[in-house]
Amino acid sequence: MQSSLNVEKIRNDFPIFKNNPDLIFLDNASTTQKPQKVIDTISHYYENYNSNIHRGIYTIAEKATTAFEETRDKTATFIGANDKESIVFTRGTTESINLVANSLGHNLKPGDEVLITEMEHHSNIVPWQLICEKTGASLKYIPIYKDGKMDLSNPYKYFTEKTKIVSVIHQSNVFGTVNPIEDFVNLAHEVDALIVVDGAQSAPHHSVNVSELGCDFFAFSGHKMLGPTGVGVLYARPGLLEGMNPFMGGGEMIQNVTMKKSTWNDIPWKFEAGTPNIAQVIGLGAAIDYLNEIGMETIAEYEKELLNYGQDRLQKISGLTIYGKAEEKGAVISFNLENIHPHDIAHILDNSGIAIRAGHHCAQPIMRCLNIPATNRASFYIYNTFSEIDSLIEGLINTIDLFS
Ligand code: C6P
Repeated sequence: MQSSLNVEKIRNDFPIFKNNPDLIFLDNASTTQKPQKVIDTISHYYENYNSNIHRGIYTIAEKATTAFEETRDKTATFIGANDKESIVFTRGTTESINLVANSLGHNLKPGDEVLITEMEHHSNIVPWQLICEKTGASLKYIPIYKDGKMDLSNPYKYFTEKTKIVSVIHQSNVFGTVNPIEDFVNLAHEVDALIVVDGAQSAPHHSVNVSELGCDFFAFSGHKMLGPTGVGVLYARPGLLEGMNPFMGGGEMIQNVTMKKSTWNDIPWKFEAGTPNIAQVIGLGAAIDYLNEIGMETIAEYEKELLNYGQDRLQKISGLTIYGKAEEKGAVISFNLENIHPHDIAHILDNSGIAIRAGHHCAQPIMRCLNIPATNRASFYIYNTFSEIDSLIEGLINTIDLFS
């Protein structure tokens, strides 16, 4: 099949495929592989100008500070934020959401409600459970259907004057469903609630513009978009960070410290306590450059081709159920084979070098909705090919034969 990307050229940029010629990596919703450019950028920092940032006034420290802050600019542009002060670097989506839950959540009180959905990853459930427990606020859920969709036809059942914070997943890591974030934003703002968007699975795969979405917060992870682990992003709409308490204390997040009291640095540094993940942030900058060179529209288009091809082929396998039937869907296919446990399938596929994820995908409420313990999940990215999907199909057919 003809593709809209030069995948062969792209694959050459990823040393993991040269070092593992038989690897078919279909677990990209979990984490992604790194192009040489990202690896080299990180090595270059350690080999040439490793130093702490925002502290030293010597040459290499200034160079590191500049590279770190340049990534903040790139990140802001990448997601359509109007100013770089809206970008806080964290360790990942999980930390970004915990930051919001803790820094905003302490204003919650009994009677207030936080609204999330049954489609959330645990990283967008547990932080809200913790803060609701602490403050006496209630956690409400918008239910989902087995097809991976949500019903917003009667929204005022959930969005009420009690709702103070709404936090919703942009693209589901299980179903692939891309949720109508603009509708959520409008509904949240109608009831004067703030809205947080979990963009862990959306930002890597299609163009995101937080200013157009109108959300108050947007969280995502570097490692799911060709960047290193240990770096994430929290975007906050201008004007919000100023009124929030720091999440962690120490290091360069202060303006002045006395024995009795401290005052805070300007935003966004007020939220970046301690020595930050300098190499990872700089590496994320290289990943953003790489994605921009290809173009997010082109990436989304190619992934759609992979998704359509994969779904068409998978659904022809007798006894195979696909979970997630939304019209707007990312390149994630969760499925089960009748009478074969997902872990057995993943294990057998691994023997042929095919890496998929099997399990609850850190989304146990979804598994309960589907009344199953686990699914298999194949998730694609720019370096995957149609022939890799053919190998997956072949592997599944062999698995069925083995169990029959
Ligand atoms: N999902 C998956 O295999 P971190 O770990 O902080 O980078 O990302 C957490 C997270 C938050 N939200 C969504 C929608 C996610 O998919 C993830 C990570 C991986 O599905 C690992 S569990």
